[in-house]
Amino acid sequence: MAKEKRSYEEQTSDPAAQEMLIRADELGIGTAFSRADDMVPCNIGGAGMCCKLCGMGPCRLTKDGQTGVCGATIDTIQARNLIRAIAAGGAAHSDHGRDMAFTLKAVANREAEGYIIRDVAKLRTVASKYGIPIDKRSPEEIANDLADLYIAQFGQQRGELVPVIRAPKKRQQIWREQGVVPRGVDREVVEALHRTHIGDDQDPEHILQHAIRVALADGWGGSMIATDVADILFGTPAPILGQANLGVLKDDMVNVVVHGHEPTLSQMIVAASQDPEIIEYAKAAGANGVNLSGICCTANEILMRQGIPAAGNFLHQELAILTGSVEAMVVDVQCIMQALVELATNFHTKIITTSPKVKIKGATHIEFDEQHALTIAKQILRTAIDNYKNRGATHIPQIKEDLIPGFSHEYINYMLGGSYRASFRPLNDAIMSGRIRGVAAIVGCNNPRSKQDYLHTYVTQELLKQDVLIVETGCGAIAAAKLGLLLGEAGLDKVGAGLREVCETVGIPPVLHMGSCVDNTRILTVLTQMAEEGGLGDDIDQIPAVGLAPEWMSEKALAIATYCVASGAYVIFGGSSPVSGMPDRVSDSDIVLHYISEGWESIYGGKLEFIPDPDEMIRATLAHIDKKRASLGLPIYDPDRFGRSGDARMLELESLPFEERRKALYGTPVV
Ligand code: XCC
Ligand code: SF4
Repeated sequence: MAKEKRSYEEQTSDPAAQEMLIRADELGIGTAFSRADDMVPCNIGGAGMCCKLCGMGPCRLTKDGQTGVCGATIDTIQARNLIRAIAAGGAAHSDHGRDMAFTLKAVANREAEGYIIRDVAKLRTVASKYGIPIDKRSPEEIANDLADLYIAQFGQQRGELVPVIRAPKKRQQIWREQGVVPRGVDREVVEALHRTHIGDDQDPEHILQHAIRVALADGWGGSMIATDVADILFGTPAPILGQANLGVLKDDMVNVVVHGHEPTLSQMIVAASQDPEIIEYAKAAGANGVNLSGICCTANEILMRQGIPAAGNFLHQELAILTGSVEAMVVDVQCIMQALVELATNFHTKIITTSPKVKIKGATHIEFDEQHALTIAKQILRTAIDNYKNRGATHIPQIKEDLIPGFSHEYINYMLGGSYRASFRPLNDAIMSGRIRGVAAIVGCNNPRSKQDYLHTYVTQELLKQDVLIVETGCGAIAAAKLGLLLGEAGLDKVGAGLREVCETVGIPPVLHMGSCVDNTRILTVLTQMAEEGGLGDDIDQIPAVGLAPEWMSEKALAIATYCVASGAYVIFGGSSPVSGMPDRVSDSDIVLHYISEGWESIYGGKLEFIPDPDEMIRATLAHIDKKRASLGLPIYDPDRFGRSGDARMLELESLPFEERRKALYGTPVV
């Protein structure tokens, strides 16, 4: 039975998306929004109660005390399903990291066309963390060693994943005591698959302990490597002006949308699009040049570094094509809907797959290879330009917002103290005094099961009012960008007074865009540096901070959640829980649900909870922040204490009678 169709306003809070959904209906074309309305999610699989790990099943456990044919209990089945999802998510991030490491190796050996080592300073900093000699060595020599070290992390069989040494000392100790320091990225993923084969690990807590190890191999391994190498090759992000939403598409230019996750090809497409030869070619085709924009995390990668506009987040991929203005959508890996190809047949749009790992029936495949990167990028652009003449009627919503992305942890460090005094001291001080109540990381996907962008932006705005500094990545960051929340001055009037004071003093927006999904590792680094700076305890779990993914949908999000929990963070997911069990049967004996929350908290200080209601999410976030403040002995957060400095306050004081002014300034004297 199909669900009722939601109104456009119920499907998305983004006016540009609403406009395109109306357009889709006029054209009689379905999207993920309408398919979500038609497809009732399976409540047995959704709650983690279906096992299809062997041919005796699938076994669906819907009754109390029921087991699978092999005798597997509901808890074992939920734990196995969860770890498999985490392993898949971690594999996706990490395989991206592996490819980045191989690219670094190729660049170091001058085998990669068009690439250079753009951030030598970061290369030297990262290499010296691992004891790679840097004195009197060329960037290429250092990069070659770093690439070898990074490549080795994937296939390492024994010992410890090297980047783990970048976590706080105390944290490393906990991991060692628990035996969850990853040995090698691939090994942990393989072991997760092995353990969940029929007849293997059937103790849910034991399975979930390995889930921590797999997730750590992602967060402090594959993803961290991906971020490091992207910065070294393409530059560490710093604030830059960008734009977001479908209005960035242009009627008079060849629109090329890059979508997916890896920056290797998209960076080369950016370079190629500015090549005079390509601009000439576009002009000869009657266009004013090539207009590049991005979707999902490929968008974030080039937005953060070059200011290339983002056409939108996950649920915008189909909407961009519906504008009729996209000559080519160039995709690499992850979060690419198969529906794009069928949708594109209604228009002239070419879907171009580029990864050797990703093909979609009906798409054009132009395989990317870093040795001929620039040549291939130009070939892709020429294909798009040749397609310009086939463009029919267009409908581009005239909606876009400015934003300032580019807050790498290096930049945050720098902005807080300048070149000579770069440090996290001012941030820690602001939290300690209570000007900033705490920090929330709002990350993750869009999910057509909930109103697009609504949970992201509602939670963001409400927490800002409570003086919570927000950092964002992934599709959540693009959601905030589309609403104009990633701009400095704009919107500061809707921000708590203390936080506003800090933002105005430092000159930053109250929501910091820190990059793509793999860049959640930047947040780990920020938290580590905050812990090391002092005043907020000596480990991540003591910092008044919370991670949220209000509209999650991908397995990668579950991997991120788990490595953040293992690193000490309280993580709140919106939407539905993959381990909920039947809602009417949730009880104290629900092992998995309790283990990933209180169980993990007792070991790692972090916990994972699924809270669908946004107000409850906000309440839980603030309660956690206040709890952490209290255990650090920090003053109780007081919304009226700060933000009344500056000229306005001086005028106000001057208007007071002398006695009252004295009292306001110095308090009541103790006699
Ligand atoms: Fe967006 Fe990274 Fe989610 Fe995909 S997974 S929908 S955040 S693009 Ni990261
Ligand atoms: Fe059923 Fe057990 Fe096979 Fe899973 S592993 S499908 S529970 S018999």
